[in-house]
Amino acid sequence: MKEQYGHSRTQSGLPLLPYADTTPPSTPFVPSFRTRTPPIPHRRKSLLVLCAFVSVVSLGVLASFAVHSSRSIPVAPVAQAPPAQDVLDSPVNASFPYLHDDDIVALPDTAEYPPWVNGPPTQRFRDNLRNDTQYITSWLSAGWNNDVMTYMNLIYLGIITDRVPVVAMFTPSHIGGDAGVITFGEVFDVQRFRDESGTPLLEWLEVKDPESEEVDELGCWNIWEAVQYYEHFPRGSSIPDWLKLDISYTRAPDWVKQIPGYEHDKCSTFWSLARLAYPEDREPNLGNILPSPQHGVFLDPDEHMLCYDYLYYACAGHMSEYDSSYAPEWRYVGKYMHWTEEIQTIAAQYVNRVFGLPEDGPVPPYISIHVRHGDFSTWCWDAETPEDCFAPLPVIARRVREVQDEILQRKGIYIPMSRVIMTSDEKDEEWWKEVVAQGWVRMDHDALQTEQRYTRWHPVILDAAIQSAGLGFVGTDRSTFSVLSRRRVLDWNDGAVRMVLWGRKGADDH
Ligand SMILES: Nc1nc2c(ncn2[C@@H]2O[C@H](COP(=O)(O)OP(=O)(O)O)[C@@H](O)[C@H]2O)c(=O)[nH]1
Ligand SMILES: [Mg+2]
Repeated sequence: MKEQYGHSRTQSGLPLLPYADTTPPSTPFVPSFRTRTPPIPHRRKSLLVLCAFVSVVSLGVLASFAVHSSRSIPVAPVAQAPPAQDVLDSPVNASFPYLHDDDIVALPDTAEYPPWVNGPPTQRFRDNLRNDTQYITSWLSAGWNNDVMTYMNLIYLGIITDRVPVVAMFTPSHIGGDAGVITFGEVFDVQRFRDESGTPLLEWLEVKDPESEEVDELGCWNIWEAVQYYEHFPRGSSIPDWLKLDISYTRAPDWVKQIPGYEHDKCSTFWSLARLAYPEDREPNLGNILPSPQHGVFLDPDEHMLCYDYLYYACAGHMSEYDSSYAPEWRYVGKYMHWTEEIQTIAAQYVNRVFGLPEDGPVPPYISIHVRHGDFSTWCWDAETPEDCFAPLPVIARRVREVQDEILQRKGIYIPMSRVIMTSDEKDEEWWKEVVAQGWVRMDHDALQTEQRYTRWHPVILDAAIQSAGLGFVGTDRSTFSVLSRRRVLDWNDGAVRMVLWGRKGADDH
């Protein structure tokens, strides 16, 4: 945690508590050579094959439908043409004899790759970039929800610079390095995002083949050294290693920092970052370059694949603005980042299971709580005793009752205490017994064997999905985990939300 020594202030002087950046100390930027090959997301490939198969089958069904309903619907010429014998004999067309092989081959080709790349992922990423398109990318370096916000910030910066954002995978900084990575598209529904937001979005695995052994050189901006004063190197991240990128960083000018000289706020505004994407402000700031760790090359920041080391601290108005309804990175991006259908299905099954209901039946309205403890204990400098720091369960119960009342008033739905789910990083079994004594149910991933059934990533992702699908939510102030769930429940479910204040005795008194 970097910001425990004081509270931030906005430029107007208003005190502002930052979100917890519970990042493990950022590792110095030193040459790093791959010692092992990252796992390859085979699922993506299978998905493409599956999509192609589904496209073929759907086309067949459509054609068949057109033939059978030819009295009312005009039939396309291809469906009317008498099929040649060799087409009829083709195994692919056995069930759909009016299709020609060429049609079947042609369709998946156009549907399989997003329009912002030349084709399938290539060994070197530049071979897949279109000459008429500009791109933007950045890396991750914190807890998972901080990282989700970082990608939201990246995508928003893409919107305002007319560039296609390219997101990489999620890295397991808080759940153990041996958990491996999970792709963005295994968590968030990329196609739904594109369709509903109207914003282009690419995953790195759609650009560069994850199995490639080619190391690509890339010039990027080093924002980190311009916004904080303790680490004299770009923000460390394992993502360039996973992508086999050899980065040469150019130090960004001091004016990217929103409040110059102020150590407790690392924000740089989206528009100050955007200035570096255009020639007038880019060119005068070139030259302060670090050699790339592997090939030792000195590169200016790339203009085709614009790149910044770390965008968690990007903001429009002030840090912690995800709490504010104006936050553009939520309104234009985060709001459209829905869970994949698979995650949603498993989350719904989990909710029903802990309520003792049939797994695949309808999910009843419920309230979820997120209590964040763990490393937040290092933010307790205002608490006289350790017990005074975190909100006690009766204080949380008061917030739950507020949410119950609001849902009853606004929607006429009464949610009993037995339909309240607790999610938390707390390990203390005594505390959990008290949770159950409130009448609430525990989301217990050990008992549910979530890691064994799915992956190490699933407890945290499922808890976030479960929080987001409730009609009410009670979260922990300053936890990015809670902050995102609060916004999802507000915008997706028109739900009732409260955040519990903490850090000293009576912090949530109201
Ligand atoms: N499964 C699970 N993990 C949690 C929960 N709360 C915190 N964690 C873990 O702690 C990390 C906290 O980091 P982050 O996601 O950045 O949220 P923040 O630190 O609360 O702002 C998460 O990524 C999880 O690994 C919880 O309710 N459920
Ligand atoms: Mg965090």
